[in-house]
Order: sequence, then C-alpha cells, then structure tokens
Amino acid sequence: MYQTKNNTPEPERIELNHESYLLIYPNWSQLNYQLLRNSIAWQQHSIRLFGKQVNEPRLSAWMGDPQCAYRYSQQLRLPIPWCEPLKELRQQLNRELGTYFNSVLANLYRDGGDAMGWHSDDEPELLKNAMIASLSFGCERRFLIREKKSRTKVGEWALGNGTLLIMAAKTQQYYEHSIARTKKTVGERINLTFRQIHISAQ
Ligand SMILES: O=C(O)CCC(=O)C(=O)O
Ligand SMILES: [Mn+2]
Repeated sequence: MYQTKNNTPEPERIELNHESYLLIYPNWSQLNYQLLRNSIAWQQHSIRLFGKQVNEPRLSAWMGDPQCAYRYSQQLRLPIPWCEPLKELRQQLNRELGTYFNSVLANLYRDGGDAMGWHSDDEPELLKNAMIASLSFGCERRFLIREKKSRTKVGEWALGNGTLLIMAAKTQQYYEHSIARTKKTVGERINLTFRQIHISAQ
C-alpha cells in the first residue's frame, strides 16, 4: 500500500456530499486493548429521559486540557487529566494530521446492549467544522451515518480494532451518526473521539 512520509497508509476517502467527507485508516493503531481499558477511569453517567434519570448504555470518560469543559447530553463535564496512552495518541494524531486536538471522549461498550443513539458532534464548545478523529479498539461494531434532514441512511462501516475514522468538513452539520445495538454476542469495544474545544481568550 502507498505510504505517506510519516508511514501512515493512505486512507479510504468517502465523499458524503460536496462539503462533507470521511477518511478511514484501518489498523492505524496497535495499542494494547487491556492497557487502554485499564488506563481510563471509566464512569457511569446518567441522562434525563422522559422525566426520569437513566444510566447511559455505556461507560465513558471526558479527558483533556484543563480548560476543556464540555456540555454533553445536558451535563457539564470537566475534563480529567490525560492518561499516558491517550496523551501519546493525541500527540500522534496532531503530528500526522496537522490538528490541535485538546480533548477526547472515551466510550466503553461493554456488550451488544451498549450503544449510542443518533446525534451529531456539533455542540457549541467544539470548533466549528474542525475534524473529529474517532479511534476504535476491541470488538467490531456497526457505525451508521444518516442525513440529518431526511433521516436517510447513507452508509455503515464496521469499525475494527485500531481503525481511525475521521469525520471532516461539514459532516456534523449535515449528518448524524450512531452505534447500533446488536443481539449478536460481542465482546467489549472502546471508542475514542478526539475533539477540539474552542478555548476563548481569557
Ligand atoms: O463509538 C463510536 O464509534 C462513536 C462515538 C461517538 O459518536 C461519540 O462519542 O460522539
Ligand atoms: Mn459522536
């Protein structure tokens, strides 16, 4: 396969529309799953749904530079400090992609019952139209994309261990994504979405 000068193989590029695209790099990371799992202080968060507090169907952790507060699913999340493996992944991504990720949302899907509903990563704290880099580890799960307005599904990708998916340009403006539940017996999966929170001059 063609290699770029920093040894990253060329990605598959998927044009969603003329202003939005995805890049997929299979086997981008060889990080050990257990090391990653044990390095993150996982938390169970709850959300308010139809007037009741219910546990999110996954564990998660919000990590980043100290100024990176983030309002997500109606909760204010303050970042926990970088753990070593994620700090290194962040540096590698910033070096290879020319980005300035300052935070990451880590999600742990314990089995096929854990999932994530349709949404866009378009909260006001995020730098508008900045890339989001999503790294998957462990068992493969189906990542779905649909058009926001028409709710028409436009594609699905099986994200396997070590796969890097980039959502670029106006993907968050025009599209939503989700991780589907499955009745199949599947093992754990970790997903890391590296983000750029807008830090205002203080
Ligand atoms: O688990 C995934 O692949 C997607 C996670 C996601 O969309 C998010 O954290 O916002
Ligand atoms: Mn997302």
